[in-house]
Amino acid sequence: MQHLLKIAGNRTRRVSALLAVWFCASAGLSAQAMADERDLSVSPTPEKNFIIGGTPVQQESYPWTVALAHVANASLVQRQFCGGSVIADTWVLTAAHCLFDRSGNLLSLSDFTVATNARNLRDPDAQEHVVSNAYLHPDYNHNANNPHSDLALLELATSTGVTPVALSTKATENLVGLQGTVIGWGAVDFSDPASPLFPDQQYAVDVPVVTLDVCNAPISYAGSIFENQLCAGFAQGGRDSCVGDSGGPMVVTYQGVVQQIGVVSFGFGCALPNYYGIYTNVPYFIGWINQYVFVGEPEFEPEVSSSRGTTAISSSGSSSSGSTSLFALLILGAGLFARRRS
Ligand code: 4AZ
Repeated sequence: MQHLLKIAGNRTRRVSALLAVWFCASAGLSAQAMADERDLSVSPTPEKNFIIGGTPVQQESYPWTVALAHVANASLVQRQFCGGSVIADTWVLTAAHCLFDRSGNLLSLSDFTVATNARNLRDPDAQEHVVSNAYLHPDYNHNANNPHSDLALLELATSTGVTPVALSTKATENLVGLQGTVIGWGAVDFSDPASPLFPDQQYAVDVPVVTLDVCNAPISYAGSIFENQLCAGFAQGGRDSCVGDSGGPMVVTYQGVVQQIGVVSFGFGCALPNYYGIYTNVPYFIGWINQYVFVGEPEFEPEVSSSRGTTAISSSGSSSSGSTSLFALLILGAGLFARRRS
């Protein structure tokens, strides 16, 4: 049976319109396509930029990080396409945009797995978990120029046995100025967007959280970044998340506790001056996450609260709310015209 993910519609991805991939689009590539086309013939040398501008993760410092991997008969190195974080034994937080293929079609649950214990994607101890349910935030719009509410929850069929990462419930003003750490297997060299360089090893980079005012300056994202997002990086560029890091966590150590504050979402290119990395603001969405996995009371309730309805469609095709039925119909309609994923 065809397993469907849960989303408010199935649309063709207008890659060129996405800020996330402006840079890639100019090279005729989508971020997904590039992640799909990992170049395995080269491995990064220490002198090159990593994650961008980061360092390889040598210890098991981030055991709650996971890799999303296509289902295929190949090494995880070739199949990894996004990141995520374990927030409860069988629950993973990732980016909604990770759950679409390069043509803009929603992936099926049977199209991908979640890999734990994969600090190096070649590690034989990496464990892959089947995804039994996926829930995309109902406000996520895959066709939008700026992918707001870019988050999704994956429920796994098997226990990860991983101690989950804590999620921050802090209001945004308390996050600005903190040092974020972003972790992933994304491109370590994006100087030629047509052939990004992907590592086998997980990388991490430290980037400070900047104010929305800085991020929304005319020389930066010019007013397009909202309170439900976070910006992190340096005015001079040089350190950033990049293609393939999407869905992965940005964490801070706050009062001695590692807490996730962001989900890698998008950016204009990677590590370019004034173009900070854009992250889904995790504390902003605690209320939505709590519907599935209780992770703590938010420090503040967003003034513009999102719809609390789930866009869920279970793998058996049953829907869990009235609005879901409508979404299911939309998916069905769109599916008639959608190109099948190869
Ligand atoms: C991506 O397409 C992507 N520089 C992720 C992060 C950033 C840009 C693009 C941030 O997956």
